[in-house]
Amino acid sequence: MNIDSFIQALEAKHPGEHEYLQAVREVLSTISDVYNEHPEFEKAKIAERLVEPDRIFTFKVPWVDDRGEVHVNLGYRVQYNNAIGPYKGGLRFHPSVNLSILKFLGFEQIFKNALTTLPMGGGKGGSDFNPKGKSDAEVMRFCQAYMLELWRHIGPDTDVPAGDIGVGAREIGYLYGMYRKLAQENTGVLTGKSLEFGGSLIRPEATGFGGLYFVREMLQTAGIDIKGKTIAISGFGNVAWGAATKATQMGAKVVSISGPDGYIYDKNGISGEKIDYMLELRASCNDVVAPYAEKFDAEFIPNRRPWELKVDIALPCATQNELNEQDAQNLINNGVLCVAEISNMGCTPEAIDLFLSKKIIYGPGKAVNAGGVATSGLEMTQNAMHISWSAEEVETRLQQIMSNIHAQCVKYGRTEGSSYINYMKGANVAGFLKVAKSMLAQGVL
Ligand code: 2IT
Repeated sequence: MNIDSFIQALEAKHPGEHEYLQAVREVLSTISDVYNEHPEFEKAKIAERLVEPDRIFTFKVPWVDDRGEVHVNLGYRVQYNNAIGPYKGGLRFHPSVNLSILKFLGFEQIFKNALTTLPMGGGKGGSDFNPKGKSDAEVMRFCQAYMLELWRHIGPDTDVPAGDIGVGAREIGYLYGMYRKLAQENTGVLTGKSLEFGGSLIRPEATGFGGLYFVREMLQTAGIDIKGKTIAISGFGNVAWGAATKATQMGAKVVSISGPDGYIYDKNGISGEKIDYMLELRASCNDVVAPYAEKFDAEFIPNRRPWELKVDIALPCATQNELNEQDAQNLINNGVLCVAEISNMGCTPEAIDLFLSKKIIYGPGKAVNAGGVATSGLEMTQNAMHISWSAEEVETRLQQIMSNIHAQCVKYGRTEGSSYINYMKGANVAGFLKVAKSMLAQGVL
């Protein structure tokens, strides 16, 4: 496979879809060896079929704000690939949402979901709706209008959406309520539900918890103990909160969180009530972290990102391409040991190249953050069985899944003649092989 000409042809079909093309290029460039070893993949045009979603729904979402003004947002659902299970993946509500971003997220989701060991295909959706500063009633009306269109295309065995940036338990509640009313059924059609109506314990924590299990295992494999290590985290939402909680439990010290306004440096460590405060900050819907500095006597550095700090471990937990080449160089100059994306595609390709060339332990999002969707898979299982598991049961399974993902990455990511593991290659190859073999077995569809 000639990747450059493949991407060129794709770019001609989808001009300007930078994030999508970036995600495709990363996967193809790491799987090209196994692809070429299997001529049957080429013959069945697996790559060409994988990079295009099965279908994309685009729809308008008109809704009325509290003053009676009418707004029109765009809604999307990308059903990417269901070779191994129903389409599965979150909904993102953020003004930056466009087709390129949802296609990159959906494409990543195919391989991530394959890695979880559970039968889930890849999908993603969302809207350019901005929940920032909206009242509960406005969010409710928006979610209802969004679901009024989407409900026809989803179902517990066809497509199971969940949360992502801007979509948490509140939004899932409103979305689920509307689906239930329209479809006249109570099913596991959405995950991330509240506990009272079919949600799973540990789902809110799962992305961050799973990320830290994965990080601990990467470090252990390299003979390093996570205890006592200093960690920079970006973001301050659900994922950052789960990561900070588990990192602290593991005996590491989290010294930063960040928002669109800048970052907090708390040299004493973000633990206990400070972690609880992250939830308060998020619930305030102002999208700022600055108030933390006043409340806990920490430093607030406006309009900058925490990658300039001297830390052992860096965990991007906010959004795509939030850690660039310069940030990577700063971290390396400051002696970073490990960088793991808990956000999707948190590092730019140039940053990743630098980490790999300097043999920094680097974990790609689709492996590191797979605990979120894996626990969504566990929520689907509980819904299908009409039971709910204890927190211990769910967390034990989550831990086993993360360990299994780690083992898959090691199997395919070992570099000959070196103890260094290329987790990016390992994750992409392991995820790809499972999906490609399933597509092959099921014929040209
Ligand atoms: O990026 C992700 O894996 C998610 N936003 C979670 C998706 C899910 O279906 O739980």
